[in-house]
Amino acid sequence: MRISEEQYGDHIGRYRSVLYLCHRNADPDAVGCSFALSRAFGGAIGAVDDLSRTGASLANVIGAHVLINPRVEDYDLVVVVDTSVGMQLGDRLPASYALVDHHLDDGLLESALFYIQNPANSTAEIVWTILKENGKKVDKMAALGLLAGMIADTGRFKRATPNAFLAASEILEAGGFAYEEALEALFVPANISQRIAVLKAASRSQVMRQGDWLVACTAVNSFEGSAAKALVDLGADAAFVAGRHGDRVRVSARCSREAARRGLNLAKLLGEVGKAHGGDGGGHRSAAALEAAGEPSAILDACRKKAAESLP
Ligand SMILES: [Mn+2]
Repeated sequence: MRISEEQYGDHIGRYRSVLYLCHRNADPDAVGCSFALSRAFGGAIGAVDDLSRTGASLANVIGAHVLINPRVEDYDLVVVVDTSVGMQLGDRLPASYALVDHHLDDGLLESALFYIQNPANSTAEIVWTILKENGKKVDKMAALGLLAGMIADTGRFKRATPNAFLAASEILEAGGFAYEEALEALFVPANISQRIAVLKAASRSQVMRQGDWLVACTAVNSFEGSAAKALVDLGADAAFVAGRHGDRVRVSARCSREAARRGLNLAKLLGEVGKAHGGDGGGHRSAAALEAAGEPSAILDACRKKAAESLP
């Protein structure tokens, strides 16, 4: 059942113990939103498997205590935060849950007890509206968490909408801190294994040209997201990076603004390829991921073919 931001307090108030659950590799948006919601309405914070490096840095700065792989059955209600497809939760998705999210996918909506899903730049913007419409005041750390989530999900406001700027301004004023503090909370120096993975991904990448479009595909076994982003920064219009994780294959994809504007939709593309290979995928138009079974090279081929079909 879809509810409005204003109705959130009424709904959440019906449950005694609440767990805010972040997706695997929880990012600053997931961590900051869970923290702000738990401060305002009560509840614990959990994440599946691990936090991303920037997510962990933010949790440390704001003092968010994130339980890794908590027992979901110990809570009256689990609120899934910033997550659009079940695969991001491994097998931790409980039968009944609520959802607060900003992705395009509708996979988790139908089974949710109640949900708020708007196509905002970040879940943090939605959470900010929830807090305002329920008359909740934020303290400095909750505000810092939300702003950090917005900074991360908008690429430091490169992709920000007018509403994102408006929310950021209100959050800064409510939290009484300098913008720079939120930037610093996200600062993590790239470690050597990440830099090696990204350089390997670039040196092994295969580039296909179609007209003026360049699509890069490559495989590494860690930091697929960073590698895909780096390939787009280097000049690819779209990049697909596969990695093997146990018996599963993960593909991270990124594309340029121009490619997304001209019709490439990576959330849809990876959802289709993931499902065709016994898994699933989703995310955003220009940044998405899938998890599936099979050979990395075959899955990358399928991604490349579909990307070629969607580009003019
Ligand atoms: Mn997000």
